[in-house]
Amino acid sequence: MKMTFRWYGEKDSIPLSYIREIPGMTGVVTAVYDVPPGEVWGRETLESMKKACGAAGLEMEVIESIPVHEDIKSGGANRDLYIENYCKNLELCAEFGVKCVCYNFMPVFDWLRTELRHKNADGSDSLSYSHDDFAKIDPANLHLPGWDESYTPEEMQSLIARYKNVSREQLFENFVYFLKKVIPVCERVGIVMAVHPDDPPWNVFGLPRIVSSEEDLDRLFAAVPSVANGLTLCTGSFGAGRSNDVVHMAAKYAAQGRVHFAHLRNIKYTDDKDSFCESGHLSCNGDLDMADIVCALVDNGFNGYVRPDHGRNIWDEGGKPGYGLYDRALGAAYINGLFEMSAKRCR
Ligand SMILES: [Mn+2]
Repeated sequence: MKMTFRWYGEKDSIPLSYIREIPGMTGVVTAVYDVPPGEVWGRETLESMKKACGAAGLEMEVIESIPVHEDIKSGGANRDLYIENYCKNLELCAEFGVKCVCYNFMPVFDWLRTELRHKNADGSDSLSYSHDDFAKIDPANLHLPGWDESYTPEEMQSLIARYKNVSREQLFENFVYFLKKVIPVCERVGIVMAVHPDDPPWNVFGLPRIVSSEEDLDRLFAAVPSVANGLTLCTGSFGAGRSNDVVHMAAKYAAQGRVHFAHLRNIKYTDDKDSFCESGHLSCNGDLDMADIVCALVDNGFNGYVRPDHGRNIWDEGGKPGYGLYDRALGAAYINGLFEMSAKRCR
């Protein structure tokens, strides 16, 4: 296992030197953020990022993410061009020592919450999703926490409209079309693809989602069997779907050698519908048994990258919701403990 930490590049309020000081940290998970989705990244940008990481004593082996252009997902006219660009980015990343690429295939929105600063009983705040609040959102006049900066209301509507005639089946076909072109490149340059599950794992605003369950994964891996076609086991994303057995999924896909990356975080269910709150990482804080999940990974030969996923906002840190230093560092320390104990128990 290699413990990593998400780093949003030079503009991140958390410097690399702080990340390096977290016990057990080996590297960062990052991306090029100043290029629009679908375009080819700048070699100089990657070069300077790699240099900065190296100077801080950190590896840069995981990219999260190379975004998949909406034309690829919706099967638009320019998809071949964008897939070609995607492959160029993979080759470029490989030149700089990248080994794993986390990405997703969710139309339009790659995560959704109804609140970014939900106040918890312990005084911290965290991201949350309320079934009832979500039901109140008017799809014709969309304003979503965290998304109003990324898209204008008109852009959101026109993006959603592009998927009007894209069924689940069509989206799956577009996904397989993409993977059949991308995976051979990955095999050649020594990169593995790790698809991030849908967050949360159900359809939203009529947009289909196809990486939500064990059934979805089995179908995807059967269509493109190479182990370079693998998974980011995001426990919080899968766990929000209450029919997902995350421990079983961790064991099953680790045994297949397909869990290349794990996002470890816990969630607490807050009603009997599908509402949840992002809790502290510990098993006792939420509804996922993090120790069982880590044991399932270790027992089944998991040897990939791990990062503590979203943390709570604690000690008045502020900053990007879910991506403060303090609670993610605490999460990393806890997760490191789980891995050490699991590995010893297995010997
Ligand atoms: Mn995640």
